[in-house]
Amino acid sequence: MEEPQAWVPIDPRSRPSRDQVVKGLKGVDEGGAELVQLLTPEGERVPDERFDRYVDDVSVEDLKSLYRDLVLVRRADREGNSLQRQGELGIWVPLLGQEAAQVGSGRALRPTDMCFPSYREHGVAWCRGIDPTELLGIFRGTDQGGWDFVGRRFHPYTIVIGNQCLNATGYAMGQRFESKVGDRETGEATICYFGDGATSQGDVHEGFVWAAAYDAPLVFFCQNNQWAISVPLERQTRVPLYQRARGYGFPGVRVDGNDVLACLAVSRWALDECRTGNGPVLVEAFTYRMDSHTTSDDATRYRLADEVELWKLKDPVERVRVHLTRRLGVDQEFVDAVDAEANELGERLRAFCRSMPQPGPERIFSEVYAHASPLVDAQREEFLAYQASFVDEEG
Ligand SMILES: Cc1ncc(C[n+]2csc(CCOP(=O)(O)OP(=O)(O)O)c2C)c(N)n1
Ligand SMILES: [Mg+2]
Repeated sequence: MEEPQAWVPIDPRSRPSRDQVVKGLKGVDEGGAELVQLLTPEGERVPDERFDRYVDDVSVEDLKSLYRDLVLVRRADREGNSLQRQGELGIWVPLLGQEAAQVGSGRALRPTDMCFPSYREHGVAWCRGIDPTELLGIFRGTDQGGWDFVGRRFHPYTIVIGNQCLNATGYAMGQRFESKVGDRETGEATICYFGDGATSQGDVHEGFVWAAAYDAPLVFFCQNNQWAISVPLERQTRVPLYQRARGYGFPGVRVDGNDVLACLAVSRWALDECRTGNGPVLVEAFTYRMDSHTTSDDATRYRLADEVELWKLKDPVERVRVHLTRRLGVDQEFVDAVDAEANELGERLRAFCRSMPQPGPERIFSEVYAHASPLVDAQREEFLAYQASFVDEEG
């Protein structure tokens, strides 16, 4: 068998070979020099000269709290998946494997920061104080997002790939125009979540260009989970994604997306840069989508099980548990208590989902526009009259 070659950073002046490209894209161990990691998959804390200071203040209690977040977010996700399988939800978009990227970045945010998710960010929603029950309406088809978007500073989910990058760029430009940046303590920032596949969309490119040109306080947070439905990363790019930032004129960092501590550190740094006027920043969280794209997809049709098995060893929850129990002396009682809380959350979600009232047919006409519209009013009346015209056969 051929010896695996160490990954060498690609010289930007030359055209890389296909082999170099694929190695660079997939390289976690090989690309280690550029991957920010603070907790290894084995739960060992490794020093990082540049980013350690961003998590200096993280106590054992804080780490336990992050662990609790990871476990509860995973439990809510698995419950959502099961509820879909049992016909209670129309669809579910799993986040399995991406808990650390979402919790690490979500916990780096301040209440005043604004957040633009795509459709998989249930873990970020959790960090914004949105109860998982509030997410169910979209997936059960009873509402279009049940939370207060402005109050929680968490935008509605966006299904149109990459579109939220434009919304986020516009919002962050507004923060700059209104002089809400410049101060580390009081400055505001925006974070925008999107996937590896979204980087091939024009909207993301335009967002990068405008954010750069206006020094917008925007963290582009790309969760590179290696797949865009059935399309692998190497079909999207010829350079590692974080390196693209350089071409737009702002910094890009690749962080181990399965390491909650590293994600917290890098996100805090990135948000700080934005608050103080040095935005935008690109963060590529290098992670893996452990489940199918959605419950409508079957990932076993297009990817090999050995890849999934490899990523299981890098599990984001397990490494924190190991670190807590083996290195920091946290007892099993704590781990069991979190598991019990997770089960309660699962049961609460299930009970809530099954008791959700069925909205009436008039619901689809509400909130089409911010203000009343005579046209929509007329359409609603016509539709309701049409529905009423059906005679119940039994009656
Ligand atoms: C503009 C647009 N084109 C295509 C789709 C269909 N679509 C839904 S998800 C998806 C893949 C997105 O992959 P990625 O950006 O990597 O995000 P992930 O789902 O992996 O989190 C596509 C192509 C869409 N929703 N919007
Ligand atoms: Mg993806």
